Amino acid sequence: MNRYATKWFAAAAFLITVGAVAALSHAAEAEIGLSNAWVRPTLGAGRTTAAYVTITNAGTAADRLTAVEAPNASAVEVHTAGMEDGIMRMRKLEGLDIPVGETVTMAPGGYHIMIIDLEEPIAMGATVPLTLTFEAAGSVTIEAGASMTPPNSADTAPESSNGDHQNMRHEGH
Ligand SMILES: [Cu+2]
Repeated sequence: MNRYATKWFAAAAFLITVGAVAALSHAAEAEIGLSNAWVRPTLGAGRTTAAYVTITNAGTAADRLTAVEAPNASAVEVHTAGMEDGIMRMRKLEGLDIPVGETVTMAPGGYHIMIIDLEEPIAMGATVPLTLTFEAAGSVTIEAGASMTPPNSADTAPESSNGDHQNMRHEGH
């Protein structure tokens, strides 16, 4: 092997090592994608509303949504909703698991983001930035449009079938 070839091999070996280390550091990583964010406008004098985001984990490690922030709110919580004894009830979650390769879709009557005690109302068509914090992926911000129905929903369900938040019972507040 001549000198030139030796150098070339050393460089190649170095690059392969760098590549392997990079691959290793990415071996188990959550890859969080947010889409279809929307928030219900506040109604009347109400200053508490719900927002919904679709969360996809395209990575190779599980992740967990641990906090959400929205401007002008005194608190933002992740809730689950479901029927209990014939009544739609909501419960605060400490976190929402986003398993590997899965998509968690928030929707009326299920997981949602509760935006509590807003200083300002949210009008139809307004845009609200939501910052979601994940254990592994960190903070990701998405703009949520204010609407009574999910974005890109061809089947515009009547409002009454959407599980009206303002009428839901809350535990804790
Ligand atoms: Cu709620």
